[in-house]
Amino acid sequence: MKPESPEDALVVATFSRRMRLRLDSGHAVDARLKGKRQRAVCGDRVRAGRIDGESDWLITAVHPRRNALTRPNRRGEAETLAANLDRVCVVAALEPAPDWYIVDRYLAAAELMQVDAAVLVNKTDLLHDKPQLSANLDEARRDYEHLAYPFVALSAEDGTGLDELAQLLASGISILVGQSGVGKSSIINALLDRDAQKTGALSDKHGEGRHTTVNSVLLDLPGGGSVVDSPGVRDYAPALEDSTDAARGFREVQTYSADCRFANCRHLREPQCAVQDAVAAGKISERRYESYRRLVNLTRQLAAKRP
Ligand SMILES: Nc1nc2c(ncn2[C@@H]2O[C@H](COP(=O)(O)OP(=O)(O)OP(=O)(O)O)[C@@H](O)[C@H]2O)c(=O)[nH]1
Ligand SMILES: [Mg+2]
Ligand SMILES: [Zn+2]
Repeated sequence: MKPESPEDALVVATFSRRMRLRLDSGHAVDARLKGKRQRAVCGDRVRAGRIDGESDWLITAVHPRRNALTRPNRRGEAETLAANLDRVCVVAALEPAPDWYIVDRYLAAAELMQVDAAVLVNKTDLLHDKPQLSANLDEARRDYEHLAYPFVALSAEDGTGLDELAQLLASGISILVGQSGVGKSSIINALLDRDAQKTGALSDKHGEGRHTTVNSVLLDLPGGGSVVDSPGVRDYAPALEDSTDAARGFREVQTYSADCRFANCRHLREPQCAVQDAVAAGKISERRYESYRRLVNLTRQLAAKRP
């Protein structure tokens, strides 16, 4: 089975081993992967060709990736969400309540991938008369902007912040990640001004999302750039080798660690640690430092479980 005159293409949607491609020549086609060993995700560049008598094109090669965002699946194996990304946008919302530790773990994944990252907080229309949430949001904004992460407060519902977000996403490929129900698909629909992606109500019992989006999809935005909508998660942890990786995931830990007394300092209880000093001096946010410590512990626990 040899495809005719193969062409290069971009993967724009995946449904297990079948996918939608956008050929560099412009057309969109359905395709499937040749062989069991190959894998492709949104953002992958592939080579594919038409097969005589079949409607699906055949993908014969997946070109090398610049980067890939992965997450552990239920069996603890790394599952790739998307490839060749320029920006990871971590989405939190006022409902379900923001979990900044999850946000930090996604940001750590972006640091390790060496791509730009941003924090988006959706559903600001729910802020009315909630002074505590407002204060929580202001504090998070200070933390993230201090680290030079763009921070966009927005509402897919009433349109607040959408122009600012469109500008942020105007070049390259971005991915929206975050807990189920924070409104990733709703934000994309609002940017596109049409219901391209299905959205789903939160469950009454727990106020959690219902995992409405099941496949990753890449969409072009009217203001430039493209965005990947990804299935939401309940929790997220980057796949890390050891605690040194955790330190690389936090910009401020990385910055101060150069001045620690010991080269292998883990910035936990070691003496003459520049990171702990920076926390004590208020130069590193206590919440972010706690987030770092939690990721170190998590990484240890996961490492202990590995065969
Ligand atoms: N009040 C309010 N509700 C919103 C807003 N954006 C989204 N929602 C609601 O939040 C719920 C979840 O939205 P989705 O867009 O499906 O969330 P998601 O992040 O794509 O969820 P998954 O696909 O499960 O990961 C829906 O009921 C939306 O109508 C907003 O700005 N304000
Ligand atoms: Mg969705
Ligand atoms: Zn240290």
